[in-house]
Amino acid sequence: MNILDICLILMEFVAFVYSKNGFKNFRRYNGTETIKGELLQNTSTKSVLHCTWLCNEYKPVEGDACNAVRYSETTNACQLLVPANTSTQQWSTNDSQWSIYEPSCPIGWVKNRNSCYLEAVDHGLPWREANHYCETKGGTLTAITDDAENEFVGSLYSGWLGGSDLEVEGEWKWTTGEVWNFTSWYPGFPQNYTDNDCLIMFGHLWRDFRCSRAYPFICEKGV
Ligand SMILES: [Ca+2]
Ligand SMILES: [Ca+2]
Repeated sequence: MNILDICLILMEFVAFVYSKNGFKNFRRYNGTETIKGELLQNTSTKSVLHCTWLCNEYKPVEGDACNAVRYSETTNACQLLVPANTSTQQWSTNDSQWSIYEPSCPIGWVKNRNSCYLEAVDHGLPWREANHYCETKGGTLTAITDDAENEFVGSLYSGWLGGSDLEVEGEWKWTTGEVWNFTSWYPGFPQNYTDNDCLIMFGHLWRDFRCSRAYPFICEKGV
């Protein structure tokens, strides 16, 4: 056995371990719903790793990024998918010829623990519109439920969070429905003025503010 053979065996082993555990930034899709979209590329790659790499490299300035790949171990076929209004492709895990992988966070989102975060900095929006914008991206405004999350989000971003006391003055809630038991208010806040009903964060600290004001905001969705 020469050195090349040993290298090939090693590479095969690494590929095997990766295929069991998922790739950096990608995970094996095991969901029951079909993944729909339009075929971005239909090619052949040496490995599924290379196939996910192609997906990762596709980052258009406008339009949607590659959101899934599927790979055939028997034919080495690699297909990349983008979201589309008129879906030409419907991928399902029942199709045993293919293994489907998807990015663990969409391109542009930052992963921390089990969440992906996106800061909308290029345009500020009023709180309700900001939450709606996050919903169109499959998430909500960020709900911060413990100190570790507050540290992470606060060290990267500023803007609207998904908390409000819009329903009952002084009774704060997350739009996600998660329990409101962690807070990081500025001293003296919330002021609980009746028109200060929405939660905004600046550098780890929170305050209540007028929902109608346009500010940057932070979206969150599960990995
Ligand atoms: Ca959260
Ligand atoms: Ca209030």
